[in-house]
Amino acid sequence: MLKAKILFVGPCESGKTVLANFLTESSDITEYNPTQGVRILEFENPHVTSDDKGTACEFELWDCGGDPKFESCWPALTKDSHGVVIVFNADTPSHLKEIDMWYSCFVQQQLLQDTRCLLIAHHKPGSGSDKGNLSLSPPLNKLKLVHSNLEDDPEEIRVEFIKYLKSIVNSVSESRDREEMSIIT
Ligand SMILES: Nc1nc2c(ncn2[C@@H]2O[C@H](COP(=O)(O)OP(=O)(O)O)[C@@H](O)[C@H]2O)c(=O)[nH]1
Ligand SMILES: [Mg+2]
Repeated sequence: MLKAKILFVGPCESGKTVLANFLTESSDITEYNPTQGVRILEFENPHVTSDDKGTACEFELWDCGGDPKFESCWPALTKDSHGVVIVFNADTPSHLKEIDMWYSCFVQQQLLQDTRCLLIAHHKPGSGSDKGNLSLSPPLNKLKLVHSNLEDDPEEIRVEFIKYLKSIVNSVSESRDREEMSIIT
């Protein structure tokens, strides 16, 4: 059984909690840990399995508080994380600057591969769904970027999130295989 820990980070009020709830609808257990500014959702996704025999995969989605006042807790959040999802609002100019910081602290400094990182440009209701003029500067422009708009097209982000989960599972099981090989040989 494969287990993967995925963080949802990004500016305050960007839609992390709304998206986390939406994308883990099937979750069984919900824990709340207010002291650390993080809420942990445990879930499985019927479309994402550990192997081709259909063994389930257990995910932990860590819905992290966006307030840098929790910075002292960040090492506990990033410890043993397998993936980082950065949620922001494309129509909020300050967010475009802030995501540099989230990428730097949660991906670059953790030496997490860029393929383990997903950017979600979340469109709140009434904010329009302009996907056009979003130009991110390097290195963020190399990351996978998807748009979410739960009112206009909720399935789009559901499908993209499943693709992302699958890529995490593949990447985690590959690095696990490599570790096993290095022990044997
Ligand atoms: N109806 C609706 N409200 C949203 C959506 N995304 C964000 N919001 C609202 O925007 C606010 C901030 O969202 P939240 O997920 O709590 O942001 P967080 O601070 O990043 O976790 C909340 O009041 C949400 O109700 C959405 O897709 N639909
Ligand atoms: Mg939240």
